[in-house]
Amino acid sequence: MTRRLTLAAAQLGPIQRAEGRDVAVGRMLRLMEKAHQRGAQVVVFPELALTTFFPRWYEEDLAQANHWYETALPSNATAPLFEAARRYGIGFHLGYAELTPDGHRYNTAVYVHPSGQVVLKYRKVHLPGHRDFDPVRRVQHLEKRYFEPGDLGFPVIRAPIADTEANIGMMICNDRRWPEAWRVLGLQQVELVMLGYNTPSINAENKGFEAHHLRVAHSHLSIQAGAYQNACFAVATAKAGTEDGHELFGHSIIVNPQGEIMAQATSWDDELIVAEADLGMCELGRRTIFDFARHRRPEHYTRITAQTGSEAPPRWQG
Ligand code: CDV
Repeated sequence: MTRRLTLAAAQLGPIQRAEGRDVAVGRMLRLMEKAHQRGAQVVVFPELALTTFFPRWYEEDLAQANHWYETALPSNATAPLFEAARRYGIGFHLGYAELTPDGHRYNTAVYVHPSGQVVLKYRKVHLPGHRDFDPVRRVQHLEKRYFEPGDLGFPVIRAPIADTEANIGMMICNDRRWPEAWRVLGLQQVELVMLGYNTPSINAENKGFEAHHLRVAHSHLSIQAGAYQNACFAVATAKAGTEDGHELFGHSIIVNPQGEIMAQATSWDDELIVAEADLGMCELGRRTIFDFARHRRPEHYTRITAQTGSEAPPRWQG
């Protein structure tokens, strides 16, 4: 039996600080309609898709930032997305800032079934940036101020999608650069990784030179390697363009289990890219070179969980 799905990445152009959720949701609805016209069954929106990438703005008092967060899903503002999913029979992935009833803040993503039920929730584990205002930086990146590290691990669930079922998992933006995150998903036989990102076109840390063209290359390298080494598809969706005066790169991609790019966005604006995925393709890697049960040697990987920072090696005494 072939297990085919039509996957879509719904890249968003910039959302300015002054723009409300209605603007973002209106644009997302148009992308969902396009996805329906192009036969997609799954649509992946970016990280923090409902607002500007607010961690670039410093707020001394966290409560003053509450308006960037969602306290319920669906809400009045996001309900139209859930209705569109039902109307079109499309499942969708949405990244948003979550404020829980007991006051915890997470950079979160959900996958929503066309029925409107949340199938899977993930909270970003690898939070880049810093907690306090950094005068050396060209642009602030205050994710460590606005979010706690996710507390849900990297869950995978087998869920109905269209006429088939798929093992789905998620990561958010910076997570894609960490092979550990991919492998934890791979160990749960993930077949489809959904991930959204907001990545500045320049390295704003001001700690050394990084050629601009490598920013996209590093993103693609990480996603293609992660998909290949864990024999899964990946839909990686950007928020792109000049947002609040600061540039985010686009280049959203859909990748197959061979690590090949099947579709790529070419604008830095709202853009839908679509690819046909035969989930059966995940089997080849899983049964051969990445047959984990036959080939992994976890007894030699203990440093990965026992240690966080790197340690200097012993010096050769010869
Ligand atoms: N939103 C992110 O996680 N962005 C990071 C940037 C700061 C490097 C990323 O890894 O793309």
